[in-house]
Amino acid sequence: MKNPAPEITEKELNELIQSAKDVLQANWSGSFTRPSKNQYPHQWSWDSVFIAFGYTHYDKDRAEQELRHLFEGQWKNGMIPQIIFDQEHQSEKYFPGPDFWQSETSPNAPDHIKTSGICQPPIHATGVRHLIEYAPDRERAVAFASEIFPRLKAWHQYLDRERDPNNEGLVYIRHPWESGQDNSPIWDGILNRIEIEPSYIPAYSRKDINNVEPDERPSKPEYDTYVYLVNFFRERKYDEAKIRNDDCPFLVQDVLFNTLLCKANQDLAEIAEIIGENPEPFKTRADQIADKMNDKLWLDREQMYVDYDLKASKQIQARVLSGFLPIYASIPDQNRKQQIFEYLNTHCFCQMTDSCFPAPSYDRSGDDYSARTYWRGPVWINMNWLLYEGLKQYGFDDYVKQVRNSIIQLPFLSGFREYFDTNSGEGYGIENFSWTAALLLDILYREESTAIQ
Ligand code: 9WN
Repeated sequence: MKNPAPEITEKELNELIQSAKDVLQANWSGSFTRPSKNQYPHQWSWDSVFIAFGYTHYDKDRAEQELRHLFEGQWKNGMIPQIIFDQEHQSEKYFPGPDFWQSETSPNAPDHIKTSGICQPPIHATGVRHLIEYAPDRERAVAFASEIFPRLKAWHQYLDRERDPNNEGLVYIRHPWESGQDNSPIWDGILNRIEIEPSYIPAYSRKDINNVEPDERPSKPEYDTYVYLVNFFRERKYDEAKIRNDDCPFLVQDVLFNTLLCKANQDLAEIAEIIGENPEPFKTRADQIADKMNDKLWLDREQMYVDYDLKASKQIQARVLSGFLPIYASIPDQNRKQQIFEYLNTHCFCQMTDSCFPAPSYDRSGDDYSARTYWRGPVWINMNWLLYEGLKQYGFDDYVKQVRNSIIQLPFLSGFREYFDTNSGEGYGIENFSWTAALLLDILYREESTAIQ
């Protein structure tokens, strides 16, 4: 097995751990952790859970505060929004900010805090389950889980009710940002199909390209569509039925979102059992999602799961890493697991015998693969973490070790960057990115010894 990274000594590893903690401390706002100070100055939903995974091991107060603050932004209909704005301090640094979203036009928005009007992948119950499993004081973690349980339940009920109105077993997302993988090639076909009259795109000015090279970020046409969709929701006052029935041009049953909901239901069932609530509805829902994913989202020819475009009534054939991630929630059977691994372990996604860092977010053999453009090729540490957890369950040990090493060696070589080049290990996007630091801490704390295997 070739490994492109140098050995890391124990001393260096301890320094790396300290630097990871320093990143989280520097991004701490006083009540939550920003993904990064300049580019993402507010609280993001799935980022905060990844961040809490790290805090769990060495600062459980912070882990709880992080999640509590996130739940303060929960909507009255149960939705946990993608962004909770830190309006007082930073509103000028990020677009679209609270003035653009105008979420207060919805009767469901919270009264005391500004948020965006969409959501992100539902890994929250998994974050609370993780706290019970790994926090040093289990009794306290269980008390926290009891406190937060009604909110988790309301969140899952929102997704089941509003995003799966026909009780099919799969929830939909209505904006690329809801997937967490903003400009993934998954959305290309849909974005190209959406024809927008220029007068329908509200005037806006991007802030993201002030901090990061524009060619690493989504393109102008992509941003126009993101903004157009926000405006579409805003005009309908974030009324879900209206959005759906008024021909929302983007409605997708996404693999990663549904995988994480399946896992979160498995975890919520466990939490329910621990705190003396009824686990059955969550178990049933997890099984229903898994069955439907196997039925509707598996694409045999590509040996992976793919998204489903509800507007065009067809699968979306994009060869992205998230198509393998249902292994994280034990969704594929033995045969499919093997097929997934055989495709993953090829040159396309970084073969074990190649000199590269697994795992690129997009098939490297594709013409439009890009080593440094956001969700169109680079390695992301959160995706590696999910892959690591998934592969570990099935004993693909050598590859697991490679993925684990990427999570540690990429920040060691290039700093706590947002994403990395699979070939060179060079870091891109913003610096001092919180989940890169937090997930490295989670992996290291969970291992008995911190020495590199
Ligand atoms: C839009 C904060 C977020 C992550 C997403 C990532 C990026 C936002 C943006 O940053 O998206 O939500 O403005 O680019 O794609 O996964 O949660 O880190």
